[in-house]
Parts: sequence; structure tokens; C-alpha cells
Amino acid sequence: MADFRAPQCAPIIRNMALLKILHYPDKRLNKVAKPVAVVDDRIRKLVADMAETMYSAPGVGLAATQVDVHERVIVIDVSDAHDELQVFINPEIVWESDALKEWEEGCLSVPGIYDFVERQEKVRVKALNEKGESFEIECEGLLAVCIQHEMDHLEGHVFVEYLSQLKQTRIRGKMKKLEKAL
Ligand code: GNR
Ligand code: NI
Repeated sequence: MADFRAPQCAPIIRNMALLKILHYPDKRLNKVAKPVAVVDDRIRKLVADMAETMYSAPGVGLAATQVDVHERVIVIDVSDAHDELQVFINPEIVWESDALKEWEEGCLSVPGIYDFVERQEKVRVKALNEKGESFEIECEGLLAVCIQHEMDHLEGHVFVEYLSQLKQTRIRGKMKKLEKAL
């Protein structure tokens, strides 16, 4: 009988690692991520580590920028059971609705801060999956919010930049206190 525990079964899924998440206002969160040239085992390892980091946080999405890797890779899971991982490599918005919608957002790079941001209600996204295959998906609801939030990270933007200067100053103050407490 075949031994399904053989090491070749899942060499990449094994040896996952929790990655450190950068906190606002770290300047590295403002770097613009580069496109992925080849979806290879190095990228699949990054995806596995990012997924583990996202689930353990816990969060519904994570952009590579947040773990100080400046390549265009996003993981998202908006399912209730946390068992529907979606991987977006080199994502592009190919269509967006005129309609906007306001959602209360949070960010693993700005822990404890939640505020309202207006974004496109629906977007159609083209990307590569972890096998390097191209796909397109129309997103609405939390998935639409999340993909736009993550794509902002790849461009070096954090959601608090949409808030008033007064709120941004207050948030930086809170983050300083938090870093001291850690
Ligand atoms: O976990 C997250 N939740 C969330 C809620 C509303 C809007 C966006 C998000 S993304 C966030 C995880 C994160 O920081 N991704 O970059
Ligand atoms: Ni975020």
C-alpha cells in the first residue's frame, strides 16, 4: 500500500512559517511591490507562509508588503469556515462599478484600529493563481473590499491614509504606545 506520509506528498505545505507583520507607520509599508516574474516553488512557499500568518493572526487577507516582501502576492479567505483560501498573484482590476460602498475596515498592520472607507462596490480582478494560471473573478461584499485593501498595500498604501489628518495623527500616537507596550 502506498505510504501517504511519504515526504514528497506535500514538501511545500510542510515547514510553513509564521511571518512578522510590519506595523504602521513603518516606511517599508510604503514600498511599491514588483510583479512576480515566475510562479515557482519560492512563490508557493511565500503563499503558504502568508496563508499561515493570515489564519493565525487571524485576518481575512494579507498582502506580501505586510510581511516585508515587496512582490505582488495576496492571500484572502473571507469564508466563515476559513477553508477557502484565494491566491492573487500580479492582480489587476479590469473593471470596477461606478457605485461606491462604505465598509468598516481593519488592518493587521494597524492593530486595534477600525474605521470606514468608501471603495468601489464591485470589481472584476484578473490575476494568476499559485499554479501560474490566469483567472478572472468578479468580487462584491467583503471580498471586493478586501481585494482593494490588499492591492493598496502592494502600491504602498495603508487604509488609514483615507482618513482625516487628525485621525492619522491620533492613530500614529496609539501605534507608538502599542510598540512601547510590546
Ligand atoms: O483582516 C482584515 N480584515 C479586514 C476587514 C475589513 C476590510 C479589510 C480587511 S483586511 C484585514 C487584513 C489586512 O490587514 N489585510 O491587509
Ligand atoms: Ni491591511
